[in-house]
Amino acid sequence: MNKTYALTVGIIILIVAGTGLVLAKSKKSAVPNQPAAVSVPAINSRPITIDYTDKGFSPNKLTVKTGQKIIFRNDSSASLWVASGPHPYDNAYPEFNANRSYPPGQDYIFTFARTGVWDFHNHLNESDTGTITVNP
Ligand SMILES: [Cu+2]
Repeated sequence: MNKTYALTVGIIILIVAGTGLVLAKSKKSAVPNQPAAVSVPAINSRPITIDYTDKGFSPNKLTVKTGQKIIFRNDSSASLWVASGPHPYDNAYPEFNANRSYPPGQDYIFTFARTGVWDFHNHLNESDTGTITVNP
């Protein structure tokens, strides 16, 4: 291999590599301001309604993700006092407890921040129960 041949091969390699770099750069600039992937907690912006009637809660079993807002709508003829289990202690998820009764026509709204399997009931009629499973 003579000197000129080696020099020519070297120059060709440099040109090819340089073109590759330029192409790679222009590809990057073709998608400007592309945000980096960021993981955010799952938030369901649409509230889910649990209807409370004289027959009980409907649905009475529900699986959601953390951050889910749930509306407990009192469509019954009596007052509703939403509480976490177990009655009468209601201490499984104290923040979830409504801490007062809601008359017919009123809503109790709660956003579930804690993962777990949460039993709940109407504290004024503890045979009406339900379960909300909150996944991450
Ligand atoms: Cu109770």
